[in-house]
Amino acid sequence: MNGNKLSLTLAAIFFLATAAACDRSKPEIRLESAWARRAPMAGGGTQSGAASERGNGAVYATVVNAGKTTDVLIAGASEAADAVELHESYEMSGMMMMRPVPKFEIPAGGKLEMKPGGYHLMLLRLKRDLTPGEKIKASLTFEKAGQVSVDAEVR
Ligand SMILES: [Cu+2]
Repeated sequence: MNGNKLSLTLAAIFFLATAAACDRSKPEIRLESAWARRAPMAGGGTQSGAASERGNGAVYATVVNAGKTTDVLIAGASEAADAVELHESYEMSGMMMMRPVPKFEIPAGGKLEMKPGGYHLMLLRLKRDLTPGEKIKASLTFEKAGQVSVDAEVR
């Protein structure tokens, strides 16, 4: 590769990196009305605090995509739980069930509303009680927007 080609290549790489950084700084993904369901830390009625006996919780929020392309929620995390999964609720034979889903798609100019009986963020193995009035922090990872943090009020 001669010197000219090298500097052209470097210029192209620099341009792409700058474009990606600009994209990411635009707040195209917004989280609204985030809240968490009240829940005790102990799941099975025991008080030992062992990870396997801790309860689960749920966080709900509306994700607004003001951008021009679909974005995809691929992961979540919270200081209040060991792990966070993306879940959807569904009904089977009159029973409410739920299952993990790999991602939530949020269409350009659209939104995805999480709510009881539908999509939610499942908090696995709570680290403490979720008491009404307090707030917990959660962060959601999007394919394009990257990490977006939110305070969810416990209700
Ligand atoms: Cu769930």
